[in-house]
Order: sequence, then structure tokens, then C-alpha cells
Amino acid sequence: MSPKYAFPTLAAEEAAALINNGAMVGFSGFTPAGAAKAVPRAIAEKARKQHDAGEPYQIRIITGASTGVLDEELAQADAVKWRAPYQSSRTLGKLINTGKCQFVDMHLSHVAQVLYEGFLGTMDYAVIEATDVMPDGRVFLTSSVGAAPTYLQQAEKVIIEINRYHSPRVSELADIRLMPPPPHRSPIPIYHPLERIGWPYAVVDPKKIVGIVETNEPDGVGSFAPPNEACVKIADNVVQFLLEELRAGRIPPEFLPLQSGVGNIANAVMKGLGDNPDIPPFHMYTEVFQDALMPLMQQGKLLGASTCSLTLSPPALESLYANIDEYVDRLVLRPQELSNNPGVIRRLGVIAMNTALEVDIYGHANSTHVSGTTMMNGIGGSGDFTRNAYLSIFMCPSIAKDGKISTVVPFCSHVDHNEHSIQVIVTDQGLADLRGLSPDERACAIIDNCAHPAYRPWLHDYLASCGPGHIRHNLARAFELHQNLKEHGAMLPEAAAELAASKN
Ligand code: 0RQ
Repeated sequence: MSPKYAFPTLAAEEAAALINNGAMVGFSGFTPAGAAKAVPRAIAEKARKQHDAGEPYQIRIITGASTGVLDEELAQADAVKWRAPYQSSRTLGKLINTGKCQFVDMHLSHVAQVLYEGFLGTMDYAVIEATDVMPDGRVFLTSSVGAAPTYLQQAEKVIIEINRYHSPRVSELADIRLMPPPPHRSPIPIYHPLERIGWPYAVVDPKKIVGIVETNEPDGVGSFAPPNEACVKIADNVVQFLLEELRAGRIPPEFLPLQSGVGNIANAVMKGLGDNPDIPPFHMYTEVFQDALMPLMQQGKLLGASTCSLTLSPPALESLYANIDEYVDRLVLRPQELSNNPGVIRRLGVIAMNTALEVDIYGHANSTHVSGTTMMNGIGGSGDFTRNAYLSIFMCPSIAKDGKISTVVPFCSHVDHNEHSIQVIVTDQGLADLRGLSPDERACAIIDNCAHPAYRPWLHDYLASCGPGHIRHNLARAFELHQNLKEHGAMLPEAAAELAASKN
């Protein structure tokens, strides 16, 4: 027992020793932000030793969203039997795509409810990163909230990783409240992105805490590459569209809260919005707060943001901590049940901007499965926002893999977001505003405005080959591009060769 805490302190290895083969473990973390670090690393080491000794050792893992070292190290140690609800480790991705790890891809706003309902079984342990824990069970979380408050409630036993790297003041940003099950839910009183309705801490029954592991380690969020040409064009197209909406009065003069997904395109769009003097200062109601938003906060272009995580590179997070007085009234960190809550998103009139791997000519989007089979990361929060936003925008470059792939296809090989939820599709080529368009009209708008010119003749030829119907398809050819990619390494080998030659 350390005099600092009311609970025993453990070495990470001692904590890992408690977690048995087959255990279900809920780890904190929503992106690498706030993810448990020392205990998962020690579990990976334990798994290796068990495997070397010829003993089985794998655990079931649930988190808020993706993580950092947690997934990568546990996957490298072949220690992951089952995973939910989102992940982005390449090594774990390979295990998932070869059937060696079972993966449940879920809307992030659904995680807490599915767990309460018992569909994921008993949670044996929660391993939660915090800046402090009180004898009465108040837990002060670090750079993300995610589903940690739910896991503290649901787990049979709890291990707290106290990470000294984080400013203890980060909990001043937290606004934590859990929703009771129906029919005991009342309206969630968030009428503005920065409205606070909860407490700065999560709560656990102190009797469940088996130990505290002390660490001092950054989140390990990588920095983004400078935006490439396609990202800049996509960003320009989005900014021009939003300005037009503003002029038309469909976006009010004070603007509407924005949600932006993860990755380079999302960062380029946020930078584009920040740089344009005609876009008024705005708020965000989003789930991930990335590096590109820091300068916007400093310039006053971003007035404030509600998020679930501070997915910031170490220099950006350290700058936030050093100047935290400037942020405490302008940043709110919420549990994913609230940051991604459909009712709040609809009420606030959020403009959602997410990225697709491919879109089809009728306006469906695939964010998750390459060629319909290979899991990329997961749906994450993109569905929570897309379905419920005031305006849902999907973005992608018109071609991928140097032109071997057209991201505009006749029929998405997997559908995450459907034609009824998506209003606008944007690529580097241009933008298709699908509002009020019939399927035939949508097909022409998407092919002519969004597809790469090298693929437009084939897509029009496909359309011409379709039989009658409301949504017209030629089922014999609907996956011809995907089939070509599989057999010849390119969707249209001649077009891809021409694109490659024009690039050299
Ligand atoms: O491959 O990594 O080998 O270079 O996919 O593509 O264009 O760099 O885009 O990084 O923004 O990721 C949909 C995956 C896009 C992401 C997805 C290849 C391409 C490249 C990445 P390389 P880009 P991004 C908030 C919201 C779902 C979750 C979500 C995602 C790689 O945005 O996971 O939105 N979204 N959450 O070459 C084969 C295609 C391809 C393709 C691109 N059609 N076929 N490969 N690529 N299109 C966050 C949370 O929820 C936590």
C-alpha cells in the first residue's frame, strides 16, 4: 500500500499476472489518447512467455476506439482473441483479416448499451488510465473519456494506471455523465456544444480496485503529413460548398457545429476552413480533437469544441497543458455515449464530414472493407454522425493506389452509410450535392463531378448497360471493377497505366 493512494500499488507485471487467459478486459483509450499503456505491454510480455512455455494465452479486448501501443503490442504477441469496437493497428488488422482474431465493428455510441445488455459477456477487468483516484472511488481520467466510465461500472475488478505525463488539470475539461437504461432516460440537456451536464470525474466502487500501476508516458499520437494535392483540392471543394450554403441561408450566419473524422483529409479540410476569411468562427461537436485544430483555437477561428479525446501529438498536447487556462472554458471531453449521441447531434445541427474508401454512383459509402472483404479500421463514430447530422458530407480522393483504384464504383462492395444518410460527396475532382436527386440523377452527378476522368467513360458505359428499375444495376457487371482489381491488379489496367505514365 503506497501512502499516496488508498489502494495497493503494483508493478505492471504484477497487474498483468492477475489477468488470466480468456479474460475480457475493458481498456481506457479513444485513439491513442488516454489509452492504457504499461499493463497491456506487460500482458503482451506475459503472453509471449506463456506461448514459449507451450501454454495458451489470449484475452478479449474492448476499448473506446483505436489505441496506440496497446493493440500493436498485444497483436504482435498474438494475445488478442476478440476485439471491439474499432482499431487501427496494422498487425491486429492482419489477424482480423485472416480470421485469427474475431472483431466486432460497432457504432461507438452503441458500446455502453451493448455491454450493459450483456451481449459482450462479463467484463473481468477494466484497466483505466487516470491522473488520480480518490479513496471514495472518484477517478480523474486523462486525455480521453471514451467508454472508461462505463467500464469502471461494469468490470468485476479494476486496475488504474496513474500516468504522471498528463496534467492533473486535464480533468477540468471532462464532463462525465452516464445514461440510465430506458425507460429512465430524460432528454440530454446539451443545447450548445460547450454545455456541461456532468462531473469532471468517473466513478468506481473502490472495493473493485485491485491496484494502481504508476507510469509516465506520452500517448504516442503521430503527427500528420502535410496535405497532398488531392487533400488540398478536397478541402477547397468542401470550403466552397459550405460558403455557398452560408450564402444561401441554409447554414445560419453564426455557422453550425462541425464534426470531422480522422486522417489527412480531415486535417486538410479543417486547415482550409481555418484559412478562409469568409468562414465565420465556429464550434465543433466531434469525437476526435486533432492537431490541425490547435492553431484554429489559438486564432479564435475555432471558438470551442466538444470531443471525446484529445488526439494530439506530444508537442501539441504539451502546449495545451502549458496553457490550459485558455482551454478550460472552450474544450469539453465527454463519454462516447454523449459525444456521439444521435439525439444531440441532430438537435445541434452538426455538419458531419467523414472519409470513405469508396462511394457508389447512387450515393452509398464504404468506410471499412477494402473490396468488401478486408477490414481497414472500422466504422468508428462515422455512422453516429452521418445518420444524424444536419448535413452529411463524405470525402475521398477520386483514385487510390496511383490510379489502380477508382473510389467511385457502380456498387459499393460493402455499405456502411447509405443513400438515405449521405447528402454530399466530395472528391478532388468536385462535388455532388445529392439533395433532392433521384437515383438516375445522383448517378450522373457523382460520375460527372466526383469520378476521375479516366474512369468516367467506363462508369457511363456501365450505366448505359443497366436494365430498367428505380435503382438501375447490371448485376453481371456491378463488381467488374473490383473483379478486375483482384485479377489484374487494377480496376481498369489501361487507365491505370495511362495515369501512371502521366504522373512520370
Ligand atoms: O492506403 O495507408 O497504404 O497509403 O486506404 O486512405 O486516402 O489516406 O484516407 O487516412 O483518411 O483513411 C476510410 C480508412 C480513410 C478512414 C479511412 C487506401 C489508401 C491508403 C487510407 P495506405 P487515405 P484516410 C472519426 C470517424 C472510418 C472511421 C471514421 C476510416 C489508405 O477515414 O477508417 O471515419 N474511416 N471515424 O491508398 C483500397 C480503396 C481505397 C484504399 C483508400 N477504395 N481501396 N484501398 N485506400 N481508398 C474517428 C473515430 O471513429 C475514432
